[in-house]
Amino acid sequence: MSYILITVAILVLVIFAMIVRTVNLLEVFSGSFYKRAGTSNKVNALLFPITFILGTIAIVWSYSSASKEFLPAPSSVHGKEVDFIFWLDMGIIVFVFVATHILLFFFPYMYQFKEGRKAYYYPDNNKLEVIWTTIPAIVLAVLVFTGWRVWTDITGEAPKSAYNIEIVGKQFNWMVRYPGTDGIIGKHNFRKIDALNEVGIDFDDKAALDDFMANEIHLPVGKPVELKIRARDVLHSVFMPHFRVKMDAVPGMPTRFWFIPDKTTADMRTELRNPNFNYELACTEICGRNHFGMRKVIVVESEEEYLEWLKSQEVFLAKNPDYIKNVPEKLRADAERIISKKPAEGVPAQAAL
Ligand SMILES: [Cu+2]
Repeated sequence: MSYILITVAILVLVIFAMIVRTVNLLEVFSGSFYKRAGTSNKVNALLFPITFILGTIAIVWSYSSASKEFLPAPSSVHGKEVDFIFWLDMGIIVFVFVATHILLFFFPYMYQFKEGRKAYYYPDNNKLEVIWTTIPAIVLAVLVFTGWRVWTDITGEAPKSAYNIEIVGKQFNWMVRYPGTDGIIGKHNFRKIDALNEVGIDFDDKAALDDFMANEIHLPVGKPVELKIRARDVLHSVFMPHFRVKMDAVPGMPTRFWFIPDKTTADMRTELRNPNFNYELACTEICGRNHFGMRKVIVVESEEEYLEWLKSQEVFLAKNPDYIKNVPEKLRADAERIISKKPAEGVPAQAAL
């Protein structure tokens, strides 16, 4: 019984709504319909330009207060191209954004409902359609092409003379291996990883015998450097913001990045008037609890100073003589010879190129 009553009540309501709607429509068709637009119409219309102006003030404030945190001018050759493309894209995007938003916010105000004003019937205009399709298409094509050209330059083959450096990420620090005087980073094998041999240097490879681990990253100014990047556990990301270098370190999938640093640490200290400035390698992949602690100082110096520093470093086998037993018989003599020299003596292969 109650179901029947509820159904009847709903039906009555629907019929009532239909009658009201029909009367309304009849008024519209007979021309006697009169819509009253109260102050809410004006208030809503006015809110559009107010929102636009407040929004613009907020954007300008946000940009100017954040700009002191912006990175200084790039310290690498490709970094200048990256910055140029970035600011070019940003300029075009901001111009289009501002232009469309002026229209978007001011049209509702200018063309708000007014008694007796009728909209102009203007269904389409082929010429306009062609213009606003062609111009963005051309602009986008130019941007994509210039971006692609820069990207292929950056990700292309490193020059033969590039200094190789291996960077391995782990929770939670970066490990850096230099190739020693042969200029070749030896092979690695995850089974060889232990407390001291943190990157798993494989001493079955002759090229690994003179490799050494470094606490700081040293780079020669004006010379190409190739980073060979690996991760031991989870995703990390090699981030050297001042050089505009960023490349993920992926477990099981080595990546690489080559670039030419073009300002020494000393140059930057003078430029920024900050005697404590240091370049840094950070991790930019949220990789766990102590992600923020993954930092290595980078020193950029002249090639002579760089070679001096290389010479002052002790090869891994010299530092950890116990590992000699891991060197296969046929390479023992080479290992002994390298160790007896102690520091990684001689000029790296690349410097001769
Ligand atoms: Cu990390």
